[in-house]
Amino acid sequence: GNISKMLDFYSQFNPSPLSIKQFIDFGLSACERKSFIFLRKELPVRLANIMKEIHLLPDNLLKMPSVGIVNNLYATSFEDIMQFEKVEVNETTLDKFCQTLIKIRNRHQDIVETMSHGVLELKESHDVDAQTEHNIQYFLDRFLMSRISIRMLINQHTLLFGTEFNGHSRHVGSIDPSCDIISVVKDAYDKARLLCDQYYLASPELLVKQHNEFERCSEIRIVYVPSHLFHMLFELFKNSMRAIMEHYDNSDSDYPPIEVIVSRGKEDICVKMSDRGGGIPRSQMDHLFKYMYSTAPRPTQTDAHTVPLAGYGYGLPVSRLYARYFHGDLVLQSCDGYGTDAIVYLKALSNEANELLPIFNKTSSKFYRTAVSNTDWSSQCGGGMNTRQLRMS
Ligand code: W6P
Repeated sequence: GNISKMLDFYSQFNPSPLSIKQFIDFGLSACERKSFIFLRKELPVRLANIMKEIHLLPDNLLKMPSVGIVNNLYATSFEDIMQFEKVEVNETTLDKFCQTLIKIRNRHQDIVETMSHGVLELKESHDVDAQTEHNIQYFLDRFLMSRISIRMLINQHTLLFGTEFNGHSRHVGSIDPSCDIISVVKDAYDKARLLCDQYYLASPELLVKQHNEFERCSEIRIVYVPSHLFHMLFELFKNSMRAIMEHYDNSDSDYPPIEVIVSRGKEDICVKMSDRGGGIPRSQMDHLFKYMYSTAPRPTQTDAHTVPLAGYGYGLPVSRLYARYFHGDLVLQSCDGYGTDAIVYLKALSNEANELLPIFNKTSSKFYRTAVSNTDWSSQCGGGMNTRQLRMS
């Protein structure tokens, strides 16, 4: 019908990535009308790009009820924005547009759970081969990144021009032009500690240090979205706390502290979080970022003593997407038997912090059809080793 024509049309355009600096400049100078004109094209482009990709999912997964629900929600939101395609721009239009964006944001609130439910449905009803798992990993990274980016656009518009606007705050929409990293670290620690105390009746201490290479002793500040940083650090703290609490005997009251170092160099700001929670073997490392692995029924789930503080849900992979969204990264390194370091890398300069967006084109669609090769390296290390990882990393 008409919607599939419009989808074809808008999916031909590449999304336009914005830098944090552009978000800031736009927020400080632009009027609501300009933002409206930009979004009524950019939002359908981003929606259409990822909707086209949903259709390339393995047939088995496409048939899952949850995936059908997700697909319909996207179609509805796409149609909602199509209403503004050729309207006259006046006060009423702008107000209606804001309301529509808020409606879309609420509609898509729980879509990550719905999608992960679809993946579970697939796992329970079919044997998932390596190829399918590979495609699902590729898709979910792109789908969830697209979602992060669309929510960023919606939040900026509604926070700047809607009733949510707060003129007294230094924030520009969801961006803090002077985000104090260490206070976000402490905030995330406090919130994770609350959960840890609740489950384990104790919690490890926090030690924070900073190193500012250029302005010694001054706080390390960054132009960033504090809620994104909080999301990543909260997730990492929960994982470290769980590892520490599970690694030591309940009778030990001296848990080794979690150490965080925040550093600022020319290009990067790094937040390194180190725990002495016993570490994880290398063979488990890649699994921590796998959606299919994380949705596996956990062995500890029925064990009343290990109420999961951190459940290895989509927490880590999604946190890494938040980091990558503005061209940062999140990496884990572990010494098996000792402890784990997690490093969050952020771009120090806001003009280098560009959105990283999935683009739907021939290359991306080819990916879903290309077989994963495991014939170019020997594989003699037993069941745990997956040669595909070598090729991919
Ligand atoms: C662990 C496992 C893990 C995952 C993510 C962050 C920290 C940690 N520590 O033992």
